[in-house]
Amino acid sequence: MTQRSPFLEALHCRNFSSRPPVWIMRQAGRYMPEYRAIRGKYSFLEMVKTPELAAKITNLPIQRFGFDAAILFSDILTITESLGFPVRFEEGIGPVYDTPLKMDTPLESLRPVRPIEEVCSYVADAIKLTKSHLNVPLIGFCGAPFTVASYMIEGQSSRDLKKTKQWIYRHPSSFLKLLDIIADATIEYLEMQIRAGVDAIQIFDSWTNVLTESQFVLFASHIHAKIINKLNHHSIPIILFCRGSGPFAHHLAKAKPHALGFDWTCSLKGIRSQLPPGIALQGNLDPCALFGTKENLIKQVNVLLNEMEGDPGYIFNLGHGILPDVSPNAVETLMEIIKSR
Ligand code: 1CP
Repeated sequence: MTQRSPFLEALHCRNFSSRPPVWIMRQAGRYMPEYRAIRGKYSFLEMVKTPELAAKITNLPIQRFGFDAAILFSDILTITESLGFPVRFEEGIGPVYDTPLKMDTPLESLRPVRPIEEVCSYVADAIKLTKSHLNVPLIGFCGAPFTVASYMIEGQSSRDLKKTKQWIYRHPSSFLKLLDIIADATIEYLEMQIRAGVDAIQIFDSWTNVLTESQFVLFASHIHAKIINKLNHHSIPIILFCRGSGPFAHHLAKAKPHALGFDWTCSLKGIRSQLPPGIALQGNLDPCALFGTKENLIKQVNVLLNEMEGDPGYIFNLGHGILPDVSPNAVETLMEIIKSR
């Protein structure tokens, strides 16, 4: 890896080069024909669990678009296998738990069956292999316990998370216990990723947009603080991304992440003025801007770049994952604009 990475510098709020670093969430995915060609031959879990494939896919968007950081090709839900609760991925549906957790499921049944290093050894192997070929920093990641729990309870993707919220309103203390079990596994999982060599970590809390402010504090930011606190001694930069969290930036800052990622429903410049110094900011182009005309895409990217110009702790990203039907040409345009600054 290059010595002075603009991505790592920005995470420490000291990127003084002329442009911000850029990577995009879900950059190694279905919008890339190169990804779809590999996907045609293997199931998603085969790809995730075969280190050679995971390393190759992680590197695809770096080779094609020249992003300033790579994110490991994996998924936030594979960790639950270590709790004896494996996920499967169904064509056309996505992640599925055949027997979702219910409010009366004894949580004692969710205990680590084997150490995470054993159950998820393919993740450590993929990290080591990826690092041996990569010339940019590698981001490891996990889902935050609230988001992971929501899939375990809903059984598959859900817009309103009704069952999860029923649980929260009926048995908040057992919901907290569930989050705690997932948080302990997450800490071990991230420790393993750090030992294997990741350069930074992103915690995805993708479904916090359904929470009220007090729920956000109790079920999201307190849990983020616990995880970040336990990993502090590694001095690995941690990025915290929570969807819909613009109004709660001050709560997020209390967890002391190195960086906060935001979706497109807030102004990063506005958020900057509310935060204590020293926290990097990541985001937040509307992923649908990549469906617009080239002229409009150029305009939208420049609006964001101008807004954050001169901020040494700014990392360009989308406000959420890139959508599968975006054209790679739009990503090329985006990269040209940023790199020409
Ligand atoms: O069919 C396929 O080819 C699989 C599609 C796919 C891919 C490419 C899934 C299933 N997961 C992934 C990879 C993935 N997932 C990565 C690594 C690649 C990269 O980012 O470049 C990462 C970081 C994730 C994280 C992830 N998985 C999140 C958090 C980020 C987010 O977008 O909010 C979530 C919520 C998941 C669950 C998941 N896994 C897969 C799908 C289709 C979903 C989302 C389902 C839903 O919308 O509820």
